[in-house]
Amino acid sequence: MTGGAAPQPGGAFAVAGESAAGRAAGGAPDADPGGSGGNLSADERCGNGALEPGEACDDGGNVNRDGCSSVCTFESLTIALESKGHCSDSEQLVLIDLAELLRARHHAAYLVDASSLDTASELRNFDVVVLGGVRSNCASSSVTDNDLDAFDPLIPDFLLGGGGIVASGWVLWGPYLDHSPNIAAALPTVRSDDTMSGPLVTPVPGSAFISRFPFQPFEVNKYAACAGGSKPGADRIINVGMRDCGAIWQRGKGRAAFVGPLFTEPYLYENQSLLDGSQPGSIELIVRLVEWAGGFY
Ligand SMILES: [Ca+2]
Ligand SMILES: [Ca+2]
Repeated sequence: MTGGAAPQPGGAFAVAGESAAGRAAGGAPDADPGGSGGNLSADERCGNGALEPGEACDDGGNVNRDGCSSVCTFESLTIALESKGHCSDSEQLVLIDLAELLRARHHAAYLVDASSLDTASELRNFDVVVLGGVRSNCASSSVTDNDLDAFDPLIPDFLLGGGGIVASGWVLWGPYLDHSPNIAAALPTVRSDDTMSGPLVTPVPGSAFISRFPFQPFEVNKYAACAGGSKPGADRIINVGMRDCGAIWQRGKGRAAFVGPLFTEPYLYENQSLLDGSQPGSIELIVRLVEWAGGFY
């Protein structure tokens, strides 16, 4: 556990004044605005936006918990992508893609079976759990065979203690959560038996999260599982058409997100295009959300 518990003083979105560019490029520097790095001490050089000897990164600021620390080292989260080992690779392409995206940002991302998350100590090995959810047991299509059940009772303590959870896709659809009431309660979106619509996913103006991390609209080429809308107090972040389709909120020291269209489930969908690099907006959204759930920003 690398400390996903630590919330930022002053609220979830208190960080200001840093360039996301250096971080997003994996530490590639912004131009040195003054061109005077050679005459500065190490303390002065870190945070000037220019990558210099001895710095792993420089995001142009001195704020911690945003991927590049105040001493210009990378900050890493430990992330579980809940999956099933016996699923075929093709069924897990979305998770494999997401793991690679997170590793490229210097995080430790693992595909893990739900049985590796079903004790409190196992769960605490991770800063963030991305819920595989319904039909994660690929051998079964039964609605009662839901991997989330394995660790559902542990979710309240995990979340209140500073853990993060990110859910998407069918997790909040209809009968699938009957056995996972704690996860249903922990997520910022209500469950629903409703169907879904598409295709364009757009950022919600006025969202605190979106104001910091706007994304390019992207298309869901099949389903957008929007569930039943945001709960009171949640920060509503995405729409599909005019429909509320994703939100985030803080619970205790922890953070939870639901984004219907992203489908971070080990299940075959054309929606894999959301994470295969063809649509930058969806990648930016999910990576920032996982980092936010882990206590960044
Ligand atoms: Ca520097
Ligand atoms: Ca920083």
